[in-house]
Amino acid sequence: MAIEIVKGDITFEQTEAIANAANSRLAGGGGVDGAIHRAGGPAIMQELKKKYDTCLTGHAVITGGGKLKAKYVIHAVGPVYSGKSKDAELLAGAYRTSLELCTQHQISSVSFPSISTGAYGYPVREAARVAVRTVREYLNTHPEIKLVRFVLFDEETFKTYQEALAFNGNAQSL
Ligand code: AR6
Repeated sequence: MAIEIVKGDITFEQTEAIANAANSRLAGGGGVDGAIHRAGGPAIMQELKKKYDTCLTGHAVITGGGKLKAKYVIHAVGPVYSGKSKDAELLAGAYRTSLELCTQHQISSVSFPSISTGAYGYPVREAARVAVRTVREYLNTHPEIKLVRFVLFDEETFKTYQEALAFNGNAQSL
């Protein structure tokens, strides 16, 4: 099992799937959501509209990757940060549901952005710990997933995820 942390733009990733930090309406938006729809082209939104109405917070849905290198995009909906304990449950749910979709679709490598820590205001240190813990727990019981890569856009977020990985122990950091 491998968890990697890299700095970069997730739209260039070559893992089989990339995750998106989407909203419940699956309507597109700014941040990584905007970048993925721009790079992947209109086919992704067309498929979302055809297959799904909305997506609950803490859950995820899957589409093809359009023009992206990744074959699939997993649209995960993290919580808007409220400071309440349910935030962590919902954020963990967004990662876990995404990984369950990987298992269901025989996807063995997936990249994640830092869900909820941009427009949704989740403090990065807290979010990073939830993200790393949730992924490690899933990988412990799901050997079919060979690689989970966190692709962090800015230096500070990148460093914070590296710290979270070290804090959780036992993983690879690039
Ligand atoms: N590659 C990787 N990470 C990126 C990229 C990229 N190309 N672009 C931005 N990030 P955000 P959220 C980082 O706001 O907080 C949207 O409008 C960014 O620096 O994209 O979950 C949606 O439609 C930050 O670290 O997602 C929703 O309405 C991280 O991705 C809402 O924002 C997440 O920031 C979701 O908010």
